Amino acid sequence: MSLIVEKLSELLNKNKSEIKQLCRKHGDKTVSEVTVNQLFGGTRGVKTMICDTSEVDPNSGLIIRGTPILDLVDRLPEEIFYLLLTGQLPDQEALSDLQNQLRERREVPEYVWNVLDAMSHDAHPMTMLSTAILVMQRDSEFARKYREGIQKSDYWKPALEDALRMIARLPTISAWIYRKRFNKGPRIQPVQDLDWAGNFAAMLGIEDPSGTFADLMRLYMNIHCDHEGGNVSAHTCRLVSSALSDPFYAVSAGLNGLSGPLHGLANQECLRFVLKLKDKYKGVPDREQLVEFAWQTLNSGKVIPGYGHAVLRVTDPRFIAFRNFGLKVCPDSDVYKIVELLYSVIPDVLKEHGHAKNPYPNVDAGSGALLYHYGIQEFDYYTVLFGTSRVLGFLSQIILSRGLGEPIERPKSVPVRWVKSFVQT
Ligand code: CMX
Repeated sequence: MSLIVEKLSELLNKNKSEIKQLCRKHGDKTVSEVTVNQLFGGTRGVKTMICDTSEVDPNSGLIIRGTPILDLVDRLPEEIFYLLLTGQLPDQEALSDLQNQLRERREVPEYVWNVLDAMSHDAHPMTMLSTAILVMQRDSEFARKYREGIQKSDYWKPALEDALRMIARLPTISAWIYRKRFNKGPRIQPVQDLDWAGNFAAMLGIEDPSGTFADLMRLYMNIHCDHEGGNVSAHTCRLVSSALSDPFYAVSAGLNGLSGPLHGLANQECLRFVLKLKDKYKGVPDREQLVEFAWQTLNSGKVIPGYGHAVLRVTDPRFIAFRNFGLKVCPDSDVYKIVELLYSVIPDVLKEHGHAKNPYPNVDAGSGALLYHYGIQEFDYYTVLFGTSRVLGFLSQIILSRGLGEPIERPKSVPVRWVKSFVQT
């Protein structure tokens, strides 16, 4: 038995008995009420689900199992996955064990390459990623064990097996999507002893004389890994999984949610915005030009990409992590200078505009400029990078949900007619 299975068995037993006790003692207590505004407003802020992997505090941002993300930026994504799942960082033995488990499973089945090869040459890279995950469903251990009649209390074990397979294969698949879709040359094989994100960086085949690109990938994979359970992609993934659709179905669905321009696709929109500025002003604009451009954008009914957030009410610490990295590796690049200038100008413009509840940058405001600096200039690929990381969170949440025996989700919807008559009573 791998160390992670041992650790999880112990943890889940403890959590299950705590939850049983909580429900027995306090099952009837109300934790959230829903206003009419919330009913029509995406149920924003309504507490309707349990998610132990991470929390987003409006005033301090992402906290993974009690540790703020800025304290975890130097860790490996494998360590973060272990932390998401178990609540503890692995010691050296547990980390090596997990890395070995991943190495053993990283061979990508030939049919995945065949399916990707058969896709249209202009398919969106996110469609390719979601499809690659979906076709691997045929080998799902969860689906197989379920058919065989596995006990409910053991569902999480084959879910973990599927998760390890998916995580192990992801860097090879995602890197190939980049190389194939953008004609970057043949597939690069994984290196035996490299860490997960280091290998991903190597397989992307980016020229990197500075030797820092792998560090960007480690950082990128760390800070996008999870963001609570209620965001579109995580929630989609959990919802699909709650029907006991196996992790391949659920993760593929979650990635489809991540593909929306208000969610994961925003990072490509951000860089587009920055480059538009660079083109229009033939370099780095001055503050007045930037303010004017921002107002033109807002007045034409568009959003300023990379700014605002459904939950956060401060500058996203993940933006700060990227900013610190950018200030080290490319402070003199025009693109990066525009990102910096936007940071100093946009919050005031958005405050004056008065619509956005959070006028500060989110994670997407700076990540594209860094990728651009290293030569990844194909915007459509950016969400694949986000997705490759976010799968760590999706899968952790699925394993814990199945481990805690969570039921199928089924919130109640009501027609507008019902609301009209309700407010009159
Ligand atoms: N520029 C202009 N207007 C904005 C804005 C922005 N960056 N952010 C919010 N607003 C507007 C909203 O469109 C909304 O307008 P209406 O009242 O006219 O409909 C109003 O401000 C209130 O919105 P909100 O409650 O502050 O924000 P939401 O929770 O509805 O939406 C988000 C959050 C992220 C979708 C929104 O801020 C946005 O569209 N930002 C730009 C896109 C972006 O950066 N997305 C990345 C999100 C990161 C992630 O997914 O993790």
